[in-house]
Amino acid sequence: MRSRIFAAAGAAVLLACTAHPATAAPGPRAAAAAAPDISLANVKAHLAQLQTIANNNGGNRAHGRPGNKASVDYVKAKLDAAGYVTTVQTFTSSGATGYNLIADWPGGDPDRVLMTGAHLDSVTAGPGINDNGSGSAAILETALVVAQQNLKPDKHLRFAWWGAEELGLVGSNYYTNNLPSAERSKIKGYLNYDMVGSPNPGYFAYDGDGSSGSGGPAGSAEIEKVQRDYFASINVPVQDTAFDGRSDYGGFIRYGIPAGGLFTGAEEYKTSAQAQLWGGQAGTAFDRCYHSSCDTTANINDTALDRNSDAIAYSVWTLAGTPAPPGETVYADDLETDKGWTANPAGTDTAATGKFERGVPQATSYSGTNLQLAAAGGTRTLVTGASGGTSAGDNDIDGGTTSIQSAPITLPTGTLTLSFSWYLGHLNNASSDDYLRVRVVGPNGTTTVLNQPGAATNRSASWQTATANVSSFAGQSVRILVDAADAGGGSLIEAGIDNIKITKS
Ligand code: DTR
Ligand code: ZN
Ligand code: ZN
Ligand code: CA
Repeated sequence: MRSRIFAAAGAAVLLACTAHPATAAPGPRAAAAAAPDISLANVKAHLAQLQTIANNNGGNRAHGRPGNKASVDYVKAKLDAAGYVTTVQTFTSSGATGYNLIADWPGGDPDRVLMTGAHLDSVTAGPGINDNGSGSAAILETALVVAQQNLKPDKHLRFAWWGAEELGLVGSNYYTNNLPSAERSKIKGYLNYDMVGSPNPGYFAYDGDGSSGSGGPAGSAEIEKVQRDYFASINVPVQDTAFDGRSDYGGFIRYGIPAGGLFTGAEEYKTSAQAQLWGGQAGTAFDRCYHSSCDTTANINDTALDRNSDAIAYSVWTLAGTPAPPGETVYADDLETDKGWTANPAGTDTAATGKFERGVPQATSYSGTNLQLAAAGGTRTLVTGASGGTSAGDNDIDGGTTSIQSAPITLPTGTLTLSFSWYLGHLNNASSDDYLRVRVVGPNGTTTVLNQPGAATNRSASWQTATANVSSFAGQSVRILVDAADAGGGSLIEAGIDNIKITKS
């Protein structure tokens, strides 16, 4: 059983609001709700099924062989029974039909999709239980738990089991190449899991932020951080593995889609330093049965498979985002039209650049750290200088404070919940003097509902959802006041707000 590392998002935000953690550095992101502990037994039961399929079909599950289609049929049946909308995309490679199994979990924002994938094909030499039954089974069990919990995340969840990866990422490339660009642009992240149960395991995360070389597209750093956050919570060290194009993320990063994932090692040998870190045998391969007939259910390290299955669930739950609060919407502003926001309402702002405005933001990043993001919904947000300029340092907040305030909002009586999407992005030249803050200003006082300080670390911007109980303003006329600052020493800092909503439950 593993330790828990996060509270429900609401509690984390309220803590931030009431405790005003002026010096608190942001901890691991709160998941949409507590991510589940994936049952190792269930994952291994899927592997046993895949082993049986290989045994009954010539000893493998390779592209173009009967074991591959039988594997697709097994996974599809589980997903159909769980309520997924499944699609089998066929393609031809090396004269044989290949299959991509795509499964959509109904709900979530159709314009913001989180995809999770694993290749289901093996090589012809063997059953491919670690490569890549392990990834296929782990994401299958994760998808089944999404259904069991009837998860209602912010983003739309899509899972994929790819065909013909062993022939050169054929299935996943076919998918991304044939997806209309409008649909591709809706995919906000791709998580790839290929070999996550190696018998002599290492613990690797794809190098999204490029700290060991070339990183992934903007947004990949955030995905790497989420992968690492999980392992940090169980005190397991993680090393980078390069985006070297050796698995199905290739077709996604080529189109600039943020990607990430985990890996426990293939044919390379574990070093003695790595054996010190993780145990196991130095001087032998992470998986001595890689692409061999001995890649059977006996070729799995249970601890590695369990840890990675839980990390996959944590990543999906966390990156899927918090659902909008239930109840009747009494106020909503997606910033797509002007509902009367006033910049510098008190006339006291001091920022020289990066002033808050409602606009269409241009995404910016600096060596893998996201700073400014495109809108969380639609095209417009409140943003600190929408233009991206010619470099990441253009149009960020410089020289002090910037603020923007809504028009008056008349609130009904009842239990009222304010929710909004937000991000703060900065480099390690920031400090706790910098901040993003959201307050509700009423006739009898002001309440801070978000107070996110900067810190002297790179903070990659990613849209998060804040919620706060604002029932104390029921029946009153209020304004929402957003402000941010590049205070203390100069730093590269950006912020954004979107999808503001007040619901009555
Ligand atoms: N290409 C994968 C195995 C593999 C080798 N290096 C990596 C790095 C990251 C993920 C997977 C791999 C295969 O043989 O299926
Ligand atoms: Zn392989
Ligand atoms: Zn593989
Ligand atoms: Ca800016």
